Amino acid sequence: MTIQSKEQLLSFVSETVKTTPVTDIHTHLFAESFGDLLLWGVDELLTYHYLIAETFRFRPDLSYDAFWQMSKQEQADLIWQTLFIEHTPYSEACRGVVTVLNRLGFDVSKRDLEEYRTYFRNVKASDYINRILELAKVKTVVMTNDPFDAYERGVWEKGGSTDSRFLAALRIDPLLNLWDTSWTKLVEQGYQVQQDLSGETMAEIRRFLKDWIGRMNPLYMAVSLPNDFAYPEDSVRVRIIDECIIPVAREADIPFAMMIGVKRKVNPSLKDAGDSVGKSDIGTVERIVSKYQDVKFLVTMLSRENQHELAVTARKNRNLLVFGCWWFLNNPSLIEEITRMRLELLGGSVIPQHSDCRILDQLLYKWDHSRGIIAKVLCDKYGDLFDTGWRLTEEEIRRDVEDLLGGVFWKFLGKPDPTL
Ligand code: REL
Ligand code: ZN
Repeated sequence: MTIQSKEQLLSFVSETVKTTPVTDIHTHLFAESFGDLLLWGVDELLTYHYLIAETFRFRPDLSYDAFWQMSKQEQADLIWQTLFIEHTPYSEACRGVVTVLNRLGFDVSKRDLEEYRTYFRNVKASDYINRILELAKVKTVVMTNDPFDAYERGVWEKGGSTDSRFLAALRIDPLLNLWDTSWTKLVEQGYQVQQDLSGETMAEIRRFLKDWIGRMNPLYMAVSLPNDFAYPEDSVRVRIIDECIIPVAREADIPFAMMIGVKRKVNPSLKDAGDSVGKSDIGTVERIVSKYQDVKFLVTMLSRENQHELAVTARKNRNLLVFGCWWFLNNPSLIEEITRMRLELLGGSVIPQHSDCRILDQLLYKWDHSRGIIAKVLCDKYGDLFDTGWRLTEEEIRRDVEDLLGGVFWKFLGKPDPTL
């Protein structure tokens, strides 16, 4: 049905973005069969590493050791007191907790942490997974699966995920970023590799990747890379990319996802909260994606400064799909700026957002907040077209939104969306 008035158009767009189910292409969530790896509940929400970093800023006298020695509940109490009671929780990560509590139906004006805890004590994981995925309208979640993690390996040996809402991604950071310590872990798993990459090492790394692809059936292979990642380069990392990752990605017909721009452990005392950001050389992305045009690359970059040139690079290389507003970019002002720029340069051939959730409940806020911004940008874009006399049908808007919230990803993979 063709939409005739601008008012109708804007309300239809907002409603469609709000209600269209999402494929969340990068998270740190896990299916229930992964046991303790799946995090959820108010104490996990409060001890999210984003909030730990923010708490230390208001507590100059708190020693890092003292904090890490506290129990999770004590840490959560301190964070609640510091960021929510003694200050107003308007940072994006704090606001996220408030959005989640509100969406769960709590009266947030009471600020009663014990009431929230009581609720979580009485909830079963499987019910909670259903509740959150339904409330957030997230139909599929892509996990981050680490074959170097002994506990997680055990889960895969027992069959991994049987929940079709949780799909796998094979994460290979140790292979590319920490070879000097990870090669022995490959040896322990039965692969004949040498630290100096001699002999059968490259073939054995390929065998390792193929075995894990066979076990996990991942949608893609992924790595986070430092801001000074360079390509080409005379390094172990680049040799493994050229001789192992690329041929295996090609053979298995799955993309190689590169998440570029992280400076790990600039403050090791903060643990997971101690990573930072640095600008990267877009030439690195240009060179690798144009060299391997028959391989698909999913790329996100962490620095705001890299966003425009990354979108331009995607215009030149159809095997490059840009995704998400990653980590320090996942703030309303930056999501809006980046989404607007991407839609202007790439139309709908982009994945505007992923959640990066570490805690199940966060799906509620990450997607609520992002959907609001995506809707706002789309309203402007459709509104501009409307002003010229261009008219859209409801079906066209539905198609566009479904594409942005998952369809583009599945088409890039060349796989049908399993939920359709
Ligand atoms: O996948 C990654 O490498 C990052 O997203 C994480 O390391 C990071 O800690 C995450 O919590 C950011 O949102
Ligand atoms: Zn992540």
